Amino acid sequence: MSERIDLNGTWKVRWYDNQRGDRHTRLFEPDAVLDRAWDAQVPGEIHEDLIRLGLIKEPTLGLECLSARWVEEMFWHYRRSFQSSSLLVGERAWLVFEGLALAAVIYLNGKEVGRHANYFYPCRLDVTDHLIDGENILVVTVESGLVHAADKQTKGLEHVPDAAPQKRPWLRIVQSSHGWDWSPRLLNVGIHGNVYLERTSALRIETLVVLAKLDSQLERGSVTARLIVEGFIETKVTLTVSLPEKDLTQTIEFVVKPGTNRLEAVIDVERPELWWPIGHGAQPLYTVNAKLSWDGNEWVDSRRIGFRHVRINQEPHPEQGHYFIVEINGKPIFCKGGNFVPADIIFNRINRERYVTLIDRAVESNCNFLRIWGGGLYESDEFYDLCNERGILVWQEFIFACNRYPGYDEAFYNDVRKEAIHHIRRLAHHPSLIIWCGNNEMEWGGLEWGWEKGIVAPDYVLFHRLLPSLLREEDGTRYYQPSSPFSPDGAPPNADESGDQHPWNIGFADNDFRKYREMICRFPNEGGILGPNALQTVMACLPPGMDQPGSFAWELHDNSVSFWGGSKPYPDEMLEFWLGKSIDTMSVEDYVYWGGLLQGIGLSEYVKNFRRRMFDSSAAIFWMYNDTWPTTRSWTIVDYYLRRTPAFWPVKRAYAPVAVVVTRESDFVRIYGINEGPEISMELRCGLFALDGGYPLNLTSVVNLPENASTIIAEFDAAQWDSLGTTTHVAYALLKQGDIEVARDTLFLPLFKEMKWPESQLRIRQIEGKAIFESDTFAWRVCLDLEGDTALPDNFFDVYPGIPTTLDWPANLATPKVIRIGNS
Ligand code: BMA
Repeated sequence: MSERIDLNGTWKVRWYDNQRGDRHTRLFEPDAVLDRAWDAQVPGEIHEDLIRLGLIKEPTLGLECLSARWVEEMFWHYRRSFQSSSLLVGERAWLVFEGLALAAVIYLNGKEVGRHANYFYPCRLDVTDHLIDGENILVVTVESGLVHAADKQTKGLEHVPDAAPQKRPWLRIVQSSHGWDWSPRLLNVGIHGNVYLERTSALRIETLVVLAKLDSQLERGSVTARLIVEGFIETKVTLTVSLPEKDLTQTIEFVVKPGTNRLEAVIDVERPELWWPIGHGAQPLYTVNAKLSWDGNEWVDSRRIGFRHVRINQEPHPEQGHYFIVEINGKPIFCKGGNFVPADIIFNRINRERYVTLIDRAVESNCNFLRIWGGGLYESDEFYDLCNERGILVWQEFIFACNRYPGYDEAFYNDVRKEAIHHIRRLAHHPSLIIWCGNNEMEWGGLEWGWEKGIVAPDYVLFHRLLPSLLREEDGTRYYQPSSPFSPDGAPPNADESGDQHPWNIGFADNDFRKYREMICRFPNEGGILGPNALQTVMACLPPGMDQPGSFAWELHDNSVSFWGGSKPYPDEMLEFWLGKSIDTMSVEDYVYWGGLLQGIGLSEYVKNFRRRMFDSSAAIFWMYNDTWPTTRSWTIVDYYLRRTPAFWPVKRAYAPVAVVVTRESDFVRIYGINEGPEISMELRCGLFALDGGYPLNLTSVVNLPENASTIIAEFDAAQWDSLGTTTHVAYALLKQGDIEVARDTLFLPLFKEMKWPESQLRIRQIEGKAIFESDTFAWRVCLDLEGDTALPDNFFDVYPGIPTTLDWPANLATPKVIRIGNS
């Protein structure tokens, strides 16, 4: 018999600061007086309980995260009781905690039964000898890890000034919760996962791991279903694995031996339907059912899989270095998307609904790829399930970032080993997951950020030995690289011409994003520009009296890169550099418009540059997609409240399946046509226009856009532009199919503050499901909305002189209202 007793629900909790208050041992007593204990939800998180109790306020608002800081310094004693009957002869029992944040000591009936200090894998404790017949008292003391790691050395590992008290490298929890440039410090505390008592006799099933393979001819697939079983006595079992959609079943008998057993069934699948990333094909998924029977017991589980062949093509590039191309089913895929960080600073609040909206927004903005950054989370299965269903490719990092870690410490090493095995097995079946990567920026830091001072490469063994060997044993189907960025053959980790890159020479001190136009990165994996969240979100950060840029609340919710600058925060300098405007004279709304305008243009420069170079460059992945709390300024296109930030729309346009990019390459203006779909022919109109009206150069042609390629579709001598003047004239390109505009691009050479802007003369008409915007002069960055709640057809767009911009305008949308224009 195998049985699970659910121990979730309302527990009692006591706080304790080690100086005053009740000693937790009193909670061991069956008749403990619990009058002063509070209710706590399990699974749950202490900040959440305290908010419910009115003891702290929602920490994402205003200055409240500072008032909640005490929570991470306390001990939290949880207690509940449960009924159990005594164990039968040969029966065993375990207490299982699927998630503990972070350092926990577990007591059953007054005796310590175990300790655990890793948020990333479950705690399983053998309580066979501690369970009693009748009422059992379970007490769990939890703290954020600060006490647990207090004696650990950080000297030589960390370089931040507060390294010694914070102990980040020793604490296996989301690394950004110790504070990051886009996140405040807030350590989660509590019993985060399900709790249950498991009882069984002959054997225990640890987990089902399912791996789908497909040969490079795309004809022969196979499914490996591997059951990890802990045996206690020799037991005959029958494993049945089936793929109902293909009507395939396999039944195998095994004898489970004492110890760990791997029971494996492999099913061949001829000509499975292929799984594709979005924009390149469908996402067919197959069910794999597994059943284990023994001695009249039956256990079942299932997974959803997809068949795709993945190759990371790193063949030599004819000019320099190596390619880095993701090939799915033999087809090169240009990867478009952002970096994904924990979707809430309190991880327990990240639910399926939140993931659904985040992934919907990724699809809406034409992304096909998300990189799960190494300072965040191994996301829950729901996230990867949604990526499987929608066709989003996932690059997953192990959770290590921007630091050195104590890989030389035996306990730490073994803990990481268990954590890695847990997630490699858990995520094995997801077709969306195509790459495992060791960490964020540690190879780069280790070689180029002065990390040779202190302990040299203390974690080499983790990323170059342990993790790749575990992946080989437990998976064997996925590409792994030790770090991001990383270059093969000992080249500098962030070298442009091989591996993946983090092109951060733009985005901090230097925000002249025109320099993106020259970058040749093979696989840019993070790079970005700071800008505002949606207007309402920015306002949520600012309590009354602090609703101005630069207030204390503004700074608390600002990106800490803003503190790195000289006299002014870098993003404030960006406003002056590009626009000649000072944030000192701006309202919040002014900043959301102007800061958003620059961020949107900057990010689209990043995307357009790399897309036009496809497949010399084969990605344009920006930093970062989403936020962990509401900010005044961040890197994102979707904010904490899941609103589209002003940069969302320009990024969406730059990622469109068909796009056009105007470039100036010395004496020529060249127009690139990008097409991810099948070959298509379109009408191109391109040339030069005067901002105040008129088209001195107006070229039209019918162009052919080959499949999945970027092609030069027109070029003209730039001399005419130079003589007309680049502050009054811009180069442009429009792609049309019949009456429908498919793509456009405009190239500005000077800084925006140097342009001779005319007054825009915008008029709007609405006819039969369309909104038509017209102006005799150029209208720059027409803004219809700063709130980001509505899926508008477009926003922050330009209107060319005399050429109407027509948007589909469904009846359910309110009448379009222009809030701002850059030149009005
Ligand atoms: C890179 C990232 C993050 C960071 C970002 C912006 O280093 O990997 O660590 O948030 O830069 O500062």
